[in-house]
Order: sequence, then C-alpha cells, then structure tokens
Amino acid sequence: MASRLWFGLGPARSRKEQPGLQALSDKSRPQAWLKASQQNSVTNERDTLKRTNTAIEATSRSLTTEKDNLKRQLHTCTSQQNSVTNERDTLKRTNTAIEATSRSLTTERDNLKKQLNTCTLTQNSLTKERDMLKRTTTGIEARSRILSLEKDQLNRTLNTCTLSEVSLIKEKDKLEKKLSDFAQFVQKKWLYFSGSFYYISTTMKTWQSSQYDCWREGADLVIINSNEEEQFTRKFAKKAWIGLTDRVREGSWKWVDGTPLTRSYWCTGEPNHYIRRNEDCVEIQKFDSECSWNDAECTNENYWICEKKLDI
Ligand SMILES: [Ca+2]
Ligand SMILES: [Ca+2]
Ligand SMILES: [Ca+2]
Repeated sequence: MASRLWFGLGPARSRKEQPGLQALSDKSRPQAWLKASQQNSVTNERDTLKRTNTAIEATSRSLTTEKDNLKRQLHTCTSQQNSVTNERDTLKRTNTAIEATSRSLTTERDNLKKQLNTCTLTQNSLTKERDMLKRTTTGIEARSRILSLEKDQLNRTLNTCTLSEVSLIKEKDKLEKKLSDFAQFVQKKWLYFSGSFYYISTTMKTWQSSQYDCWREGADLVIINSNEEEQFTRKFAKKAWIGLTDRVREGSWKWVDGTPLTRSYWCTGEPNHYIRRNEDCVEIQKFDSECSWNDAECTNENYWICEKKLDI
C-alpha cells in the first residue's frame, strides 16, 4: 500500500532542466532559481500529494465501501453459514434419528418378514390339515350315512328277527306243549288217530261222570268230526258215551265244546226220546254200521271214549 501512495513522488529535476532560471543574473540567479525550484518542487509535490491524497481518499472510500460490502457479505455469509451449520446439525440429528428409525424399521421389517414366513408356513400347514380334515370329515359323513342306513336296515332286520324269534318261541312252546301232551298221552297208552288221542274206558259210568273223568285227564268226551273218526270209534266195539247231548234244550243237539251237530250217524229210528224216558245223551250202540248212535238216559252207565285233540 505504501508503494501505491508514494509512486508519484519521483526524484527532483536537475537545474538544466529548469527554463525560468536562464534569465536571471549569475549572482542572483542561483538563489532565485533555488527558490523557484523549491517552489515548483513543493507545488509539484503538493499537487502530487493532492492527487495522491485524492487517489488515496478515493481508494480509501472504495476500500471502505468494499470493506463494508465485505463486512455485510461476511455477516450475511456468517449468518448463512450459521444457518446452514444449524441446518446441517439438524439434518445430521434428523439423519441420525432417521437412520436409527430406519435400522429399527429394518429390524422390525425383518422380524415381520420372519413372522410372515412363519405365519405363511403355518397357514399352509393348517390349510393342508384343514383340507385333509375336510376330506376326512366328508368321508366320515358318507360313512356315517352308510352306517346309519345299515343301522336302520339292521334295526328293521332285528325287529323282524325279534318278531320271528317271538313267533318261533311261541311256536316252540306250543310244540313243546304238544310234545309234552303227546308224550303224556303216549305214556298213558291212549290211542293216537288223525291228530287226536283217544281213551276207551274199562269201566262204566253215567254220561256226566264220564265227562268229568275225561276232564280230569285234560280231555273231553269224543267229538266226532268226520266219517273216519266215526268208523274209528266203532272199532272199540263197546257201547260207549260220546260228547253229544240235548240236555240244555230238547232236540238241540250240541257237542261238549258247544258246537252244533251238523253231521250225524243215528241208528234207524233214533233219536227217539223213548217213551217215558228222558233220553238226552248219545251212545255208540251199533258197531257194524255207519248208523250207530242212540239217544239214551244220561244216568245210564256206559263205557265212554275220551278225546284229546292235538293242534298239529
Ligand atoms: Ca273229534
Ligand atoms: Ca232228548
Ligand atoms: Ca233212543
């Protein structure tokens, strides 16, 4: 800066170069020339200094202005720098927080991914299991329906079987009863003919006593239902009571089981209600003819024929 301020102050000119000094006397010439020279020199120097000052002042003003500008710029820059620094620090903190958040989110995301994978695997497994159970359930339901139908069919069969069993038991009981009866009458040496056992007595009793005797044996006086049975009863060749009477109402012949007489085998002229006798009971009187019956007094004593019909 000093070199710039003093660059116009060059070395003073020599006396030969001062034209005003040539007219002066030789004696006074040196002093005047010296004064003039000094004055010129001072003037020049002053002018130079003025110019220099002016330049310096201009330079100073320019520098001041420049300084002020620079100061403002510096202030602005400093402010901006502070602001940017603050912003940077804020951004740094924000970035740090974001990075932390990002790391946390990344960790959380990875955990969620793992959980999602696990969940997906579990879901797939459960879906397969569910589908398998559905198929199993469908199979079980179909099997259940079939079993239900089978059960119903078996129940119906069982009911039928039970009814059949009950029927068979009843039939068996009946057969056992028949067998028992059969054995009983065989043991008692009764005669079997066409579904019935017959007993021909060896003693004689009234018609009523004969009927009591048959009852005691679980039988009745014989009821003749067919020609064959009529022929059979004649083969004993004994005058014997049969289970036919009109004691309840005269002329209304009924068998001992209450059934009316439909087919009869009366001897010729019978029943005749022989005069002065109350002939209400029937006996086999003849043995060589199909017409073999006679009505006689019930108090007469005769042999008798019992019949036990077996329901075979
Ligand atoms: Ca009979
Ligand atoms: Ca009679
Ligand atoms: Ca008679």
